[in-house]
Amino acid sequence: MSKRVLSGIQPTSDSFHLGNYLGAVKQWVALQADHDAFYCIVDLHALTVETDPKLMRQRTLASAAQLLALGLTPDKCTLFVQSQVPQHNQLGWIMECLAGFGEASRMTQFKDKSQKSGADRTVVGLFTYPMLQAADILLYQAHYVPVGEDQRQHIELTRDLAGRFNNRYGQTFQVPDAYIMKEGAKIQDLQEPSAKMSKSSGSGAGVIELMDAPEINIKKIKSAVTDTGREVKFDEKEKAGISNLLTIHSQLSGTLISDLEQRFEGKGYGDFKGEVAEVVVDYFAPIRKRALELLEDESALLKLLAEGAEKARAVASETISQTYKNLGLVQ
Ligand code: AQP
Repeated sequence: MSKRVLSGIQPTSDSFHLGNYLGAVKQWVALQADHDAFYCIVDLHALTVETDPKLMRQRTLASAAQLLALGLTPDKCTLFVQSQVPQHNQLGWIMECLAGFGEASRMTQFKDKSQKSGADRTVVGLFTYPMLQAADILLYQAHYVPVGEDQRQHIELTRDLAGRFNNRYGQTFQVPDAYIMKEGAKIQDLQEPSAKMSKSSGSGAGVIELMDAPEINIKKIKSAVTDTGREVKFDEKEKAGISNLLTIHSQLSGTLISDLEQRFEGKGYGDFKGEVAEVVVDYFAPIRKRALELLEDESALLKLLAEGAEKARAVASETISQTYKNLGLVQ
């Protein structure tokens, strides 16, 4: 029996960014080949920021179209929308009752995001989101969770909660492992190379959106912040911007970073940035085209997601029954 994989992505933007792809979705595509893979568009998590219902629907469908265009195939994986599987909320509550207030308060994503928007604009759901995420994973008895480095702490929490439940109430959940690549797991903002590339980052000038027109992304890459030197060399401390661009080039072109360093020796940053822009644009042009085509047939997308949700509910309802039984809830 092949090992099970589960991961999710939020429909919080019209387009995924390069960090989402290199940190997570690229691995999703690779893992579906020889794993029992479940991938979900986590729309309930997206409610932790204020949402416009029209946009929510549009972005959920756009997320599905992008995931398919990036290489997920329904005959190899189960692709579904989280809110179509109510067991996520059911197990989410149980995880909230298992997690300590102190341990939840230590989640750095919550601390960062709530600090940015202030207590009055931070919703309780943002605080409890890691417990719902734990439920997302444990419902499917996943062995691996392919995510970017920024999610490591949440997967640790999930492991702790699974272990705690199993100890108290009997073996119920598979304790999952984070599946984080060494390279590409942390793509930085092009304008602020000390911060991760993120949908919620300031101006967006440092974020490469996969669905943006090529001219926009070429401009963003050519204006990426670098250092005052001239040497194209991987050095995350002294040359964070150049190192980030080297990672991006290498991950998309399949060229070793050391080969790129050699090839650009004595050439300066202009030439290098030009080539990175070319690599990015060439890589994503057919994907963008395919995603736009898929979006034209909304009913086909909805059908595919409904089929995915049905398969997901079959697994999730088994886990919920077992969990309720072990908790002594009368069924
Ligand atoms: N910069 C990144 N580098 C590598 N991986 C990343 N991921 C996100 N940013 C980077 C990974 O993408 C997957 C989907 O995560 P998500 O839907 O939760 O997206 P996110 O983390 O909300 O993305 P953002 O852009 O960072 O959004 P905000 O600004 O709202 O926090 C995850 O596996 C994540 O690790």
